[in-house]
Amino acid sequence: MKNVLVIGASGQIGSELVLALRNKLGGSHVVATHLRTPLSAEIAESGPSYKIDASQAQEIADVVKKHDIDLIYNLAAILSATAEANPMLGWNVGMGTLLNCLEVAREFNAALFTPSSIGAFGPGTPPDNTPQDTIQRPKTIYGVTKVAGELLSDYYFKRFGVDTRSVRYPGLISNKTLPGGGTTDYAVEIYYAAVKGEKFVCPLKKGTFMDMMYMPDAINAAIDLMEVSPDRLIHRNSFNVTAMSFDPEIIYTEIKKHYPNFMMEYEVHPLKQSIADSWPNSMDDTCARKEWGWNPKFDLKAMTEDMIKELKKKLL
Ligand code: NAD
Ligand code: AKB
Repeated sequence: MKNVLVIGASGQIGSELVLALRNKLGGSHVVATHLRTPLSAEIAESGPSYKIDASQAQEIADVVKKHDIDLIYNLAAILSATAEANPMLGWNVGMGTLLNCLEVAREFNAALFTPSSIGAFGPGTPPDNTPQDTIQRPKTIYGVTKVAGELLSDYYFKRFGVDTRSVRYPGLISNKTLPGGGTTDYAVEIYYAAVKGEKFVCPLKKGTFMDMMYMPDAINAAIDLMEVSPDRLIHRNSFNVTAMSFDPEIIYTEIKKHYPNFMMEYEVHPLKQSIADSWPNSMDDTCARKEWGWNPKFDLKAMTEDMIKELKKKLL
C-alpha cells in the first residue's frame, strides 16, 4: 500500500483507521472522506480529506485518480439495528457504495477492503465455533447486504482480478467514536456508563453471547490482511475474526472489578435481542490465523483496563 483512501472516516472504525494508516505511511498518503458527520480535528489537520457521497461513483473516482490511490477502505454502511428500521436505506448504502468502489477499483487497479460482519450469519448457522465456510442465511437486511457484499467482492476478484479482501468483524469496542447504531453497541455503552458513574440499562438479556473485539485489534486486522502476499490467501471475502465472546453478565462482572458499586439492569429491546439471537455465540477464526497470521492482543481483562483508562481521560 502506497496511497490509501478511507471512505467513512468519521465513523467508529474509520476515525481510528485513518490515524493508524497515517502513522504508518505518512499523512499525505492517506486520504480521508466523510459524508454527513464531520471529521475529527486530528484527521482534518493531519492529511487530505474530502466530503464525498460514495453512492456517486464519479466522486470516488475523482479522488482515486487525483491521489493515485492503490488501496480503498470502504467503510460506508448502515449498521444492523438502524438498517432494520429503514431496510431500503440499508440496502442502498451497503450495496450501492460497494458496487461503486468495486467498479472504481477495477478501473484504477486498486485493492479494496470492505468489512463484513457476524451479521452475515443467521439462525440456521451453527452458533458455536461457527466455521469459516458454513450456512449464511441472515434474517436482517444488514446481513443480506453483508452476504451479497461477500459474494460480489469474490465475483470481482474471480471475474476481473480486483484484489478484494475482507473480514467478518464481530462487535467492536472502542473509546474514540461511538458506534453507529448496531446490535453490539451495548458493549461500548456499558463502559461509558460505568466511568460516568451511571446505572447501565442493558438492551440484551443475560446469556446473549456474541463475539467481540477491541478496536486496536480490528485496525491491525484491516491493515495486516491487506499487506499479506496474495498467494497465501485461500479465502478472501470474508474471514471470520474474533478476539473474545461474552454475554452481558460477563462484561458487567469484569467492569465491577474496577467499579464495585456499578449497577446494571435489564430492559430488553426486542429488535436488538432478536438480531443478537440470530448471530453466532462464538466463531472459529482458524483460517484467518493460518492464512494471514491473525492473532488478537486484547482479551476482556486487558480491554477493560484500557477502556477505563482512556474513558477516564476523555470523560472526567
Ligand atoms: P459507522 O456507522 O460508524 O461509520 C460508517 C460511516 O459511513 C459513517 O461515518 C457514515 O457517514 C458513512 N457513510 C454512510 N453513507 C455514506 C455514503 N453514501 N458515502 C460516504 N460515506 C457514507 O460504521 P463503522 O462501525 O465504522 O463500520 C464500518 C464498516 O465496518 C461497515 O461496513 C460495518 O458494517 C462494518 N462493521 C462494523 C462493526 C462494528 O462493530 N463497528 C462490526 C462489524 C462490521
Ligand atoms: C452491529 O451490531 O450492527 C455491528 C456488527 C457486529 O456488524 N456492530
